[in-house]
Amino acid sequence: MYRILYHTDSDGYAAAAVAFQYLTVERGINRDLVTFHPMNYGYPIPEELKPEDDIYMLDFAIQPLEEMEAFAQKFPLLEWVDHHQTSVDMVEASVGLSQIPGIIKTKLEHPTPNCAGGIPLAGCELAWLHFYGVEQPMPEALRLVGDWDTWRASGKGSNARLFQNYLATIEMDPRNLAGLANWIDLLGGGNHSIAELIDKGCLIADYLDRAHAGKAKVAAFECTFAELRAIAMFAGPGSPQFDSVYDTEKHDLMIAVNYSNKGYWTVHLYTETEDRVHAGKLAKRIGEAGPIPSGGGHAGAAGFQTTTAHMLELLGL
Ligand SMILES: [Mn+2]
Repeated sequence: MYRILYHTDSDGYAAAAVAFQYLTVERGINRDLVTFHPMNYGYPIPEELKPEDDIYMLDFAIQPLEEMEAFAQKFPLLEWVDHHQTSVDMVEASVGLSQIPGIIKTKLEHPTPNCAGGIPLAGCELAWLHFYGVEQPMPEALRLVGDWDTWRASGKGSNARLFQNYLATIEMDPRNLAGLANWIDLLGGGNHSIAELIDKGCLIADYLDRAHAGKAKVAAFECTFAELRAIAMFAGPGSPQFDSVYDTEKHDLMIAVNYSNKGYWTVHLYTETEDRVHAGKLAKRIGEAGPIPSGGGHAGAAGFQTTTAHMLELLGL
């Protein structure tokens, strides 16, 4: 069997679709022999995997290092493509992992005919390079997913964001037949031009802007959080919902707070002024000192978990 293990986000879905297209179209492998296994941190390793299987691990790694090494030993036909820094660090620390065929890089030092060098690349773009090589033109859909996934060009009004809006309206997981059909279309095998899909994303952006502004008008409030100026809202994750009220002159942080159905509060921190505040370090510092030690993330987006009392205290409520 050919087994595709992939991260459950648009980048991972795209990478999995590239692998499927390569195996079934270029190599002519019967599609019934190819299976999809969505993976995320905390998911168990699928029990169906056998040592003789061809396994493709895309935009994902098993953690920690020792578990990834054990996985690679158990499945010698593994190929691995990932762009996360944690994976690059694992490969640098392990001779065994460095010998797995694939591409583990955050960027290419030198450009190839179909891919720029020196800029961050997404898992789906590396998957294209791995399976299709450095000459075959990169499908536009992969570049747009890459712009989004690596934050190369993901800001408001960007084509990458508009394309994500469109993707959010369709089944994207290629393990489902509808998702697979969508990706065949997106990778160039269908009737839709990417420009047409970006146009659809524009309409969705207009709707989202108005819906977010409507909610922010009644729900957003200013507060002081860890001595920083914040605009906060009881809402699930996402910084675009603050677009109508966030002002980098007046606010250091955006804070979305939601009660998780797992029984704690999740506090999401965002900033566009990463020079003033590093959201990941802040989330780690505040979260680890709290009653549910947790927290971390990126400079611009991070989070931690806590109790009701601590959450209210942090927000000054
Ligand atoms: Mn990715």
